Amino acid sequence: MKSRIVRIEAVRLPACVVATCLVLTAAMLIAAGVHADVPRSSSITGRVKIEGARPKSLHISMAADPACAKAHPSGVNNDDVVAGSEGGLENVVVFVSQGLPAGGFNAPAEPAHIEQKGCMYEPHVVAVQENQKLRVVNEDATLHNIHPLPSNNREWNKAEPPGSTIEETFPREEVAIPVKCNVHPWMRSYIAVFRHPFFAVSGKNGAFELKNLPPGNYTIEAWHEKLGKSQQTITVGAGETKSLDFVFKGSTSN
Ligand SMILES: [Cu+2]
Repeated sequence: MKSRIVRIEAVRLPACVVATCLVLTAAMLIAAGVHADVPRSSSITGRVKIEGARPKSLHISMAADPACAKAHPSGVNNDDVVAGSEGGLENVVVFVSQGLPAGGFNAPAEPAHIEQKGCMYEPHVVAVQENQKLRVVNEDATLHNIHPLPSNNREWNKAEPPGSTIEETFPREEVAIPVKCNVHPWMRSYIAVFRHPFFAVSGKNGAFELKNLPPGNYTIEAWHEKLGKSQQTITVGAGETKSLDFVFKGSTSN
């Protein structure tokens, strides 16, 4: 009886190993971002606008730090809401929030960049993929630090002497992580982290483009640090470019 049990286990073990191997191989392919059979030739382009009264910009004095004051002798207006004369809204993160196939996407080898320049973060909003390097460069002749305040990633806080560079990554999706500088309380930026590469930050005139999408039915979301979120659904066919605009309402009282 004893030897029979042993024999049964000996037969079952290879079957389990094969099944486990198959599952693991499939998981590894997905984790490696293998969606080779899906064409990525679709695009979504558009503009983000603000309508109605724009929130007032606060004036920032940099007198507390002579190196910052030298860069901005009369201070600057904060960059929470940056819009052109026709209402094109900058610094809006536009991204696919639903509709992508399951699985992972490889992080690009090229790092994303953010600088401390004139005692402001530039760009004000940056978007990266999970585990993509974010290179942070201090272009100023004064000490900064960079201190992200995430809710879904590990918090860290690094000093940056003049001219220094650091690199960091964020392993989990999060829209968006507020970033401060403990030395200069007016310095603020946001880092958006995605599991996929289908995101953009609106630039001049509020323009954005989501490129190299597989065809599909998507929910596209737009996020602004002060004006909130907005989402729309859209269908794009293979090789198709569709346009999509977002409109945020400004404050009704100033
Ligand atoms: Cu600083």
